[in-house]
Amino acid sequence: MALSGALFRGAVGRGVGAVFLLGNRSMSSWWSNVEPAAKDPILGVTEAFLADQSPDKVNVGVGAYRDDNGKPVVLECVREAERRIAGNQNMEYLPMGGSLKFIEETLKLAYGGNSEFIKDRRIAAVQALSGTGACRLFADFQRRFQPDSQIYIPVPTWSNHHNIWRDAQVPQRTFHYYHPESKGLDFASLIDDVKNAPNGSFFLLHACAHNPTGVDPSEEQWKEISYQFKVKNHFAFFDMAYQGFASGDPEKDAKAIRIFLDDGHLIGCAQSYAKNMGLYGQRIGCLSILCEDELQAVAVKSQLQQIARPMYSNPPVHGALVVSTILGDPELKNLWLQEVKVMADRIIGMRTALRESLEKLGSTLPWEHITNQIGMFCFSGMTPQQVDRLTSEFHIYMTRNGRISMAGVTTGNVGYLANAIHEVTKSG
Ligand code: PLA
Repeated sequence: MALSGALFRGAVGRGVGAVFLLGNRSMSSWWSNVEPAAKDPILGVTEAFLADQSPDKVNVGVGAYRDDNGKPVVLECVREAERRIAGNQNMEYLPMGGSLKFIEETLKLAYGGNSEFIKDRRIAAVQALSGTGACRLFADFQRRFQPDSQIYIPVPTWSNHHNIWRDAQVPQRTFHYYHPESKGLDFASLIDDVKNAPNGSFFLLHACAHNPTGVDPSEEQWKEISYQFKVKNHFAFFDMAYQGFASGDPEKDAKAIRIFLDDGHLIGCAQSYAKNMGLYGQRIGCLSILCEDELQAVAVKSQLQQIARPMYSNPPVHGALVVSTILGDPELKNLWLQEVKVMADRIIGMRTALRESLEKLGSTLPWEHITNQIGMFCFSGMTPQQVDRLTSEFHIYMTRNGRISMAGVTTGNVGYLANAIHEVTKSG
């Protein structure tokens, strides 16, 4: 916009909010065209919960683990790692791609402790700003180096997946995943969609503990999916935000990835320590891409770093230190594995408690899916209107798609929650 010096100075002199005439064009403040953004469907729920003054309020919105008193948890292995780190680390910048020690330990969790791909240095991997940052970095990389590609996303999925690939300007397609009537996997339609997608398509897969449905393919089904991907030469990008939360064992939860690796796929993978180490706010995760050989991996990593550099330059140091201290020490790693199991088991216990409470209250609706589904979430089947009633009448906060974060359910609130769910669902 061309402004004369005098006019420009005049505008600045009147400050923000000034209205002045420029020829026949009127201009108000810089951001008068900015409308408030839509509330985030997940984090917006937390905002509403925090603003509610009711002593009865319950937050089963965001997937954040709570202990049985409803309090946030810092794992004992994390506390111990912090004690060891305290006072003896400098705070220099990490390399653009993050901590090498952290990456080494993190890759073992996804690809296996004895992975030949790690030994052969075929994995391009960078420390990322948790799972979200890993997905976003991949989406930007996909856009830059496969500019004509699209991403196939399951229906439903974590709402932010749509934002991530949208902002990276990668066109989105969807594939069938969940079957609302059976509240299970729509495997036949999923396979049809895989077959019907153009050869060489990109697919986003949840490695385990699918969010929001709590429904994962069985091992046999994963094998079939992997086989069909091979036939079609599709690319599998795994988002693994809940490793350990499906079965209680991170090794078992890497099963889908291992099946794809055994079948010779060159996968991509986003890992997050938000949930399984409770490092939510540390923003610590990893993006990895399995390449044909070491040379390709070096090139891919350098390009990932080049995407990161103008965005945030290099990732934060503390979470990487905590994770590598834990995973690099057999004793601490064992403690972590035990603590993951405790978290997963408490959630499983709450599934049983919620289902039994609903049945005891005399609900005639089927609730088996509460205990059949796995991971952090229960995809309850409640309608947006029923969820709205839970919030307005009972101060219970959850996403409008009917997802209950089982990680927020406790012995103390499960009865209240069940009663409220019964009240809003009994009239159909
Ligand atoms: N991928 C999936 C499938 C997720 O559910 C989440 C988090 C992430 C990635 C990203 O987590 P991170 O960036 O913190 O590692 N989903 C939460 C929180 C737990 C959120 O929406 O940000 C959820 O409530 O769905």
